[in-house]
Amino acid sequence: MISSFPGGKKKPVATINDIANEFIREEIEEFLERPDEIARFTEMFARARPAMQDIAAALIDGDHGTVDELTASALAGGTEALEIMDDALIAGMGIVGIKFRENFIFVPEVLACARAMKAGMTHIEPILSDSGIEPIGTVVMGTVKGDLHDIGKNLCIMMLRGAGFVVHDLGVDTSEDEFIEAVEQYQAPILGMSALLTTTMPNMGKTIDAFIDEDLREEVKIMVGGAPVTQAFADDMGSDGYGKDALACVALAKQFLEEEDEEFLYE
Ligand code: B12
Repeated sequence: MISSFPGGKKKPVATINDIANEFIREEIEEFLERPDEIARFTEMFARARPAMQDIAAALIDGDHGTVDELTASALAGGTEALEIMDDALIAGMGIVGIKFRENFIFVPEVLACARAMKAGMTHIEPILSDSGIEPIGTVVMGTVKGDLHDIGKNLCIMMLRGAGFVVHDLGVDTSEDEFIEAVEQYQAPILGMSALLTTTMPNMGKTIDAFIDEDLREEVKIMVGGAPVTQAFADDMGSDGYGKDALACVALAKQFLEEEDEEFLYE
């Protein structure tokens, strides 16, 4: 379908029939209600290759065995790990998130989908993490206190390792003291915090305050992320940067390294 845009420009707009996978089409039609989300996911899946749509469908279905098999065969067939991560795993998890939000599915189903996501990530992790280059910097990463969500954090870690960073993963439910101890122990110039709950987001700010109290704030650049986090929130709590996804996380970490080099030069 073609729609008109101001200035006479034509931009193709995907329709549900442009999506090859029938299961995905049905999921969008049955569970998505908001027009912006219908448009976003229709567009996203219409441009994803059918094999990626099949992986996403298995993930939404919580079928980790099929995700495992299809991911392995896509990689063997030459598909890039990044394409699988974005067009299959993250896209599929997006639909799961909406179904969970709207109470169409509950924690046990989401856990099955998370397990399926991990089955796919197990194959792509060694590829994205294996940069084969000299380590360029050290990062400490963790999900904040009270929060057990780790899928997004783990994707960021994979990408950081792939870009050449040494990453110390503190896991989930990480206290302020644990962040401080790890930064000191590993002499890490960069700290990344993840939060997925509006109730745990303030723990990022509390951790930053704890670094200030210990007189360590100047020693470390702090980046934050997670679905509910915004640039405004990140600025407000006094972080050094916010990243909306794993690519942005890597870009931020690299930018911090450059800034560190510049500070060193002008000292
Ligand atoms: C999977 C999931 C779960 C799984 C988690 C499994 C796991 N191992 O992680 C389980 C079932 C355990 C779970 C539990 C709960 N969940 Co939950 N969950 C989700 C869900 C569906 C997907 C999250 C996800 O993995 N997304 C995919 C990843 C790839 O995206 P991401 O995490 O955003 O990460 C990306 C970016 O944000 C960024 N990023 C992430 N971290 C960082 C860090 C840095 C430094 C940077 C730069 C970038 C960055 O890069 C990542 C990659 O692109 C979300 C829905 C959603 N839309 O987010 C709800 C969601 C987060 N959960 C929610 C809730 C309410 C809960 C529970 C309270 C439910 C309950 N009643 O028990 C519990 C809380 C448990 C706890 N204490 O943490 C709510 C939160 C609502 C809110 N406003 O706070 C959400 C939004 C669902 C909803 N209602 O809409 N959940």
